[in-house]
Amino acid sequence: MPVPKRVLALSLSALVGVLALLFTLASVPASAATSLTVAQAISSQTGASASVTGYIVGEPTATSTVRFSDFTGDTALAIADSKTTTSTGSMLYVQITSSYRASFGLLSNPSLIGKQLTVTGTLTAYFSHAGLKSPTAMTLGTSSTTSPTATSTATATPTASSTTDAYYAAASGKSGAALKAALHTIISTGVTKISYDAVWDALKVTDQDPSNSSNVILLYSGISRSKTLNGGDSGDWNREHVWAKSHGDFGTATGPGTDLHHLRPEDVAVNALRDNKDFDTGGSAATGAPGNYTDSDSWEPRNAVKGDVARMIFYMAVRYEGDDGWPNLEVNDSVSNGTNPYLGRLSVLKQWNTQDPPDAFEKNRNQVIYATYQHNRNPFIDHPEWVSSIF
Ligand SMILES: [Ca+2]
Ligand SMILES: [Ca+2]
Repeated sequence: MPVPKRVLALSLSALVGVLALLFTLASVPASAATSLTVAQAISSQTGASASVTGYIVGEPTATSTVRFSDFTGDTALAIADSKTTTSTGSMLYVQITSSYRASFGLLSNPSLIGKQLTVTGTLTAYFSHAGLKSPTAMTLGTSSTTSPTATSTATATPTASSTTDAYYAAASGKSGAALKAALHTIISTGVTKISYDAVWDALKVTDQDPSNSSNVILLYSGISRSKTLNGGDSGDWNREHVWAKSHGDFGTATGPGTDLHHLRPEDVAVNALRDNKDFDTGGSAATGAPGNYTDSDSWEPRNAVKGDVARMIFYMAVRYEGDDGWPNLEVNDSVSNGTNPYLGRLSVLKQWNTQDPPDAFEKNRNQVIYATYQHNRNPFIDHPEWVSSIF
């Protein structure tokens, strides 16, 4: 029996459509210039590598939950074919691995909402939702476009938001001792001081693991450990004073000893091993803290937090100037400061500030301390270039 003409035409049309789709999918890995739409990416969760172009619409936090404002982290993006999409079913969830977080995370860069993004990575579920993981490239705009506005933000300098510009207005145009004096006034005004007991709960927020909200990240060891393991026993984490409290003997009374800007969670044994040593390079591998080194008079933190440590120390030196009943804390080039209100080694700390610039985790904790707890900021996280002007 002959096939009716109309049915044959429909079959051919369907076949052409399938072939076109297969061709599109098959050609993706070979041609970086070919980007899938978000809809295409959602329907081809094959584990293959592909480039996808869409608009950044929010921050996914669960399978069917996307935040459109008040972002909480830098680890995930939701993209869609339309800027105004609110249905999670029309979104692709994009994992942001650590090297892209400072430039593409929404907590650090909320103004990215509505921007066009092209991302290359593996088409596979993320948050149990259609997703793209392990990105190998992320750029704003389409990858093949020549539009001058479609440049990557990966090399853009971190934006000083209008909020922090206003915060530092009184320091504008200053350098050296005048800058230090202006910053001292700014970061010592309107400050809320918290008790040593309140530090426990604050650290559970400021140092929360971006990948596991039940844990905190320990400063030197880099370990992610349960928030509930705070205490003084072996295997617990406790409150590390990065500016060792014996250097100025300020203890744990409400003041420098409870200032969140230099307090970090750390394993009890590692904290004891660091003791009150000054910071410097060298020594032998520190037990329990891979990448850290120590000898009789100094501690060298792992590379990822060298700058964090330096900026905490510089903050303390500017925050505490001896005008509030506490010692005037200062940075010097010694590693044998004992109980003097000094901490070293200045030349090494300056180098660490340069080699390990502020990342999303460090910026986030600065913002949380400012917004939620103390209402002051660490100027050297917002402006690491001020270190060389003052010290
Ligand atoms: Ca760092
Ligand atoms: Ca000082």
